[in-house]
Amino acid sequence: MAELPQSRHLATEIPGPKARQLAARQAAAVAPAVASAMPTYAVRSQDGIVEDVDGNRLIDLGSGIAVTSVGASAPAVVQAVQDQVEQLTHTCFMATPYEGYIAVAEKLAELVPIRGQLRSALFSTGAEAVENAVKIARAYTGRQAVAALDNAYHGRTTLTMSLTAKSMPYKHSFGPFAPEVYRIPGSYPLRDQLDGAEAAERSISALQTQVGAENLAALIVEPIQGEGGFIVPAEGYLQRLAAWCRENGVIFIADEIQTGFARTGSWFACQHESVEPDLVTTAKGIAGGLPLSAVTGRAEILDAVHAGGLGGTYGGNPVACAAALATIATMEDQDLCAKAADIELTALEQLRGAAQKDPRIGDVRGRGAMLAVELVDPDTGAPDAELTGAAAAAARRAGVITLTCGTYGNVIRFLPPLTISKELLTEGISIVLDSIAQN
Ligand code: PLZ
Repeated sequence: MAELPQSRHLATEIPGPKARQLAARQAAAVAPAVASAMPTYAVRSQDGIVEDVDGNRLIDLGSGIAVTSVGASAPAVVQAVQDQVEQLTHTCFMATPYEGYIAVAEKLAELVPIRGQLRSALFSTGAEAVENAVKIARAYTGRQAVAALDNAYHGRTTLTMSLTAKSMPYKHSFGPFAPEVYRIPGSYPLRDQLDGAEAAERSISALQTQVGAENLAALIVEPIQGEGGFIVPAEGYLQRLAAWCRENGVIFIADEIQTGFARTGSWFACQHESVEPDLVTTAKGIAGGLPLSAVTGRAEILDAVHAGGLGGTYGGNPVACAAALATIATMEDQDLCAKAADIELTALEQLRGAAQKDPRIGDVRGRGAMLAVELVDPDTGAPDAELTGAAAAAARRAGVITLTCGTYGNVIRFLPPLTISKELLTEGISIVLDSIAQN
């Protein structure tokens, strides 16, 4: 396969003629509820570039929403997948087990930041991992309630949608929601002005008064909130919540689906503050683009579920497991945690420089290669979703894959593949910043 030049190139306007044809076919055949951010269609990708149907080369600042951290079609992943596809595509682990599943569980036991003997169960999507983490926590504790934070995102299935905070587009018209799900305030330093201890006090008070520790099976937390706006909680917040959970027999689930696997500059975002969860959910970056997810936790907790209680036809599919092993090996070989930390240094300097000149950039935040700017009205601090949408659209037309997020739709996020070159990273961010400046 020919190398894909690592440079942005506009062969046509975006969308070009072939993209327009595909858009017409999409409109005729695909449910409009499944909407796409980019106005063009991908054909191939390598490291920091995605090539579209019209031969445009786009700078990738999205990694397919934090999935292709090793680069889409990373060579080791491609090789492992090809070898595995020839050997064995599927048997179903519950029918006839195979080594790859076990090897992924062993690797998770090595990497997930929980002490002692660990066990894992594998699934296909992030939402499935979250659902199963809740099932495991309920079985272990014998309790039913589950709490999630304001601005949380945990998926789109009925239980995970119920844990997700934002109504539009995730929940609107899709109720009723799962019972025994409680929402409590979290930590959003820009907007609540609370330090970690104060925010934790507020969360814990809500748990105690509105749920009661003795009813609570689990508290689920994203160590950095993803879809909700790349919100980094105030220092000490997660530590205090985890400690309260431990004292009260509540399972602390860290949803590391977006933050995990080198994204934030360490294997898991919990590690930045030495937070030790009971269960960790992973997906996305774990398998370099193949669908795989996992729940990992202390053996005692996973062992509480009856034999046959967890599973699914495709969970831990052999091809996805082969991809995961190659992905993790690539992360280790190329020290992609260090690459994520380098990306943070380069990008933060650029983003902070822009924020100094433009007061509409109300916050610059994140860790590693999970960074964002929050756009506001400089006088009132009110979220500016309109500017966010216009700036993102302009950057996309200029050939940069640009993703937004946030409860108020006013956050532009940066999630480049960890293998992106410094030049492409800087160019991509400059284009986004210019798009903000010009709107
Ligand atoms: N938990 C923390 O970030 C997925 C959602 C994109 P699935 N985030 C991207 C969209 O609009 O659907 C996510 C996450 C966290 C759970 C999930 C769910 O993972 O693999 O999309 O099910």
